[in-house]
Amino acid sequence: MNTELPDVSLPSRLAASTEGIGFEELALAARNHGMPLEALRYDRTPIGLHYTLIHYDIPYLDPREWRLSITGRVAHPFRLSLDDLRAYPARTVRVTMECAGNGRARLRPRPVSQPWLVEAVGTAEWTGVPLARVLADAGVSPQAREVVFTGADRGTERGVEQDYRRGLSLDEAARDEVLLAYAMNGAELPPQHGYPLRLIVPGWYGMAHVKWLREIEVIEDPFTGYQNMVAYRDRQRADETGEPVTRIAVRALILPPGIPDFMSRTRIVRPGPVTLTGRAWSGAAPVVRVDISADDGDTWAAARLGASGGPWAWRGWTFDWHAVPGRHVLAARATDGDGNTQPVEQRWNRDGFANNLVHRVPVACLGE
Ligand SMILES: Nc1nc2c(c(=O)[nH]1)N[C@H]1C(S)=C(S)[C@@H](COP(=O)(O)O)O[C@H]1N2
Ligand SMILES: [Mo]
Repeated sequence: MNTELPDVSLPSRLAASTEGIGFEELALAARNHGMPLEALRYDRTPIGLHYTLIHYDIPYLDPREWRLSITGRVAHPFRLSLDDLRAYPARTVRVTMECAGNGRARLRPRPVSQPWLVEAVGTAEWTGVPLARVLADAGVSPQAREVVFTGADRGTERGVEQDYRRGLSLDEAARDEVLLAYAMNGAELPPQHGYPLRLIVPGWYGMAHVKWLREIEVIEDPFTGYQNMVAYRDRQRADETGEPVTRIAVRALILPPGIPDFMSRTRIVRPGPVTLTGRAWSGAAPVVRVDISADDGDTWAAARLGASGGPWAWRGWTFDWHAVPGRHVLAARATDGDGNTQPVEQRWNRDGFANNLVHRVPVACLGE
């Protein structure tokens, strides 16, 4: 067995053109599950159906011993217990979260990492304390620019041993809806979603929502840690610095209609009216339009939008389709209030981040 740790100077790997998904990717996929697409039915994804992504191991934290430290460029550094946090006025925000690597497995060449197709998404109601409130109590120094969030999980990535740690600008961190969350859908956080406390940054891809929080440090200079400077960057070549991955790109998913074939998961429907439904979201601005195609993108027509789930949550849509015998490819494309829409061909980047390719669902319509 090769016990050498990979060298950070080596870039993450791209699969060879003929290389299928391997055991390393399978091991990640088996640990980090997606949301079954039939769970697009729920406004709020039930715990257990929400996707999970865990770089290292799920840490075991004893709530009696666990404390959150607020340190760095603050007038009053302090530590909070779970009861201290619960004593603050609570706020609940419904948030659609998506992994920045969603869609990676279909890129060519394929970046070798967690091989998501489209299912790395979920929507939950997170309850906790607005981070701004805790920072105000700490008294942030006027020179401060960023906030660094450290989780209790530790591992190595490309040779670098590290705690999972992400920096966020103070401007983003101070937004009203950024939470230190201790509850998910009204229940205490389950271990896989960050028990006892996690950060929630509505509108941002998953990597910003640091789980198992143990320390918040206020700093002056830009944070240069691994998860901001090496990982989560949109780059074409391994030797480029690239641009940081931030907010969730607009996307719609189709709730696969009919019934599935076990192996291919091709959808099987009967001829006649079929009501198509799904969800759409964007981290930049609310979704204002969803277009549906039943002929693989040749023609599009507008879907009806459902009620808004709030500024940070996905929105339902419905579309009446009349299925005729034959093979069809359904497609959905969302547009947000900033005019962002989804590509029909995905731009490639080296680590497979921020994909939002139009969702396509093959359907076989069988005679009665
Ligand atoms: N401490 C810590 N926080 C973390 C991670 C992690 O590995 N460790 N993974 C991040 C990533 S990449 C994603 S996509 C989200 C996933 O959150 P979920 O598992 O609750 O859906 O958590 C983020 N927060
Ligand atoms: Mo992620």
